Amino acid sequence: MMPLHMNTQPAIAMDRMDAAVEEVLASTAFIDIHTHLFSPALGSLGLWGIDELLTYHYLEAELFRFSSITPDQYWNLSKIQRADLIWKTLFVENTPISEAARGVIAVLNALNLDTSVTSLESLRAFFCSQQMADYIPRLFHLAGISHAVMTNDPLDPEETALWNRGIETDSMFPAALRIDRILNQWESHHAILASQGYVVDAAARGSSVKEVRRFLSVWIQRMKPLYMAVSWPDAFEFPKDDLRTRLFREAVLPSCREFDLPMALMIGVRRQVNPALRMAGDGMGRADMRAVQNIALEFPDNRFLISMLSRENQHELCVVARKFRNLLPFGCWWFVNTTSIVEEITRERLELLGTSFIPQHSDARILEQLIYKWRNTRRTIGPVLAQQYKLLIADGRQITREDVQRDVNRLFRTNFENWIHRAD
Ligand code: FIX
Ligand code: ZN
Repeated sequence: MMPLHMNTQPAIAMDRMDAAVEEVLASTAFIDIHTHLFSPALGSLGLWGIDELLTYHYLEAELFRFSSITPDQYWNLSKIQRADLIWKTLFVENTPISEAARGVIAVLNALNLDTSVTSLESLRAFFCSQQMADYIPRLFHLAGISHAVMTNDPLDPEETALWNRGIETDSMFPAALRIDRILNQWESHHAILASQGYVVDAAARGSSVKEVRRFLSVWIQRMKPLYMAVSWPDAFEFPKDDLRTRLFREAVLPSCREFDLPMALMIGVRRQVNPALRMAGDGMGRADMRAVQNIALEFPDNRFLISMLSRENQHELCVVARKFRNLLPFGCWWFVNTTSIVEEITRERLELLGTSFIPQHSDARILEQLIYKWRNTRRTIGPVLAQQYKLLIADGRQITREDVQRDVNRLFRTNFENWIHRAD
C-alpha cells in the first residue's frame, strides 16, 4: 500500500542540518508582522538613512552611558549633530559591540559601505542618493522579507492628515490599527474624538462605547488593517472596574469580531521611567499572566497575538498558549530582542509549542534596520531550529528539506496568514 504522504526527498544528515536550515531560512521571504515603518505613500513619516539609524532611541539610551552630555544638551543639538556625536562616541571612541550598535555596522556592511569612517559625510551622500522606488525593494530583498506591517495610529495628527487625503493601500506595507491612545490615554484623547463628531465623554459612559466602535469602523475601512494592536504596562489587570476594561470588552473586541481581525497585545512596557530621555526613556516590568489568561478565557471568539516584554514572562506565555488556542505568541520584543534571549525564548517556544507561534518581528523604525534585525533573527534562530531536528533524528525520525521548508513557512509566514484569515 502507498503511504498517505510520500516524502520524496532524502533525509538530511545530522552534520548537514545546520547548513540545510540556514539555506531554507535564507531562501524564504518572511512576513514582518510588526514594524514602525511606513509605506512610500505615508513617506513623510518614514525614517531612513545614516542620521536616523544613529539617532535610533536604542542608541540614544546607550550614548548617555558613554558620554557626559546631558539629555537637555543632547536635545538642543540638530539631528546631524546628534548623529555625529553618537557615531564618535559609540563607534569611534568605543567598540560597537552592543546589539543596537552592531546592527548599524551590519547595515553599512550589507550596503558595501565603509564601517570605520571617522566622518559621516560619505555615508550621508550614499543614503541621500537613493531613490525609494528601487531602494525599498532592495532593502526587502537584503532583509529577506515580502511584507512589513506598519503601525498606524488613527489619533496621530500627522498620520491622520495623510490618511484623510486618501492613501492607496500598499501590498508591501499592510496596515495595523494601533489604539494605545484609546485604551491607555482616553483622558487626553476623548476630547479629540468629540471634536470629530463622536459623542463620547471623559468617563466613557453613555454613547461612548457605541461611538468608539463607530470610530474604529471608520478607520478599519480606511486603513484596511490586518489586526488591531495595543501596548500595555506590566501592571495592567484584567478584568478591572475601569475604563480600559470597559472599552476593551465592549468596543474594541466586538469590533475585532465584526471585522474578523485579531487583536495584538504587547504587554510589559513602563512608559517614560526616565522622561528626560524621551523615547529612550521607556522601561519594562514583569506582568501578571493571570490577566492574559482571563482575557483568553473570556473571549474565545477573538484571536490574540501576544508578545511579552520581560524575559520572566516568556515561559509563562508558552504555558498559557498551550491552554488557549486563541493565543498566538509572537516576536521577541525590544529588550528581549537580543541574541542570548532570542535563543532562549525560541528554544522554549519550540519545545512547548512546536511550530505554533511566530518567532520574530523586526520592530524596525528605520528602513535599513530591516537588514540587521532579520539577519540577526536568521543567524540566531537557525541553530536553535536545527538543534530540535537533531534531537528528533537522534530519537528516530528522519527529516527532509520539505519538512524544514514546511516548518519555516509556518513560523515566518502561514501562522500569521492563517491568524489574520488571509493568504496571499
Ligand atoms: O510599542 C511599541 O510598538 C514599541 O515597539 C515601541 O514603542 C518602541 O519604542 C520600540 O521601538 C521598540 O522596539
Ligand atoms: Zn513596536
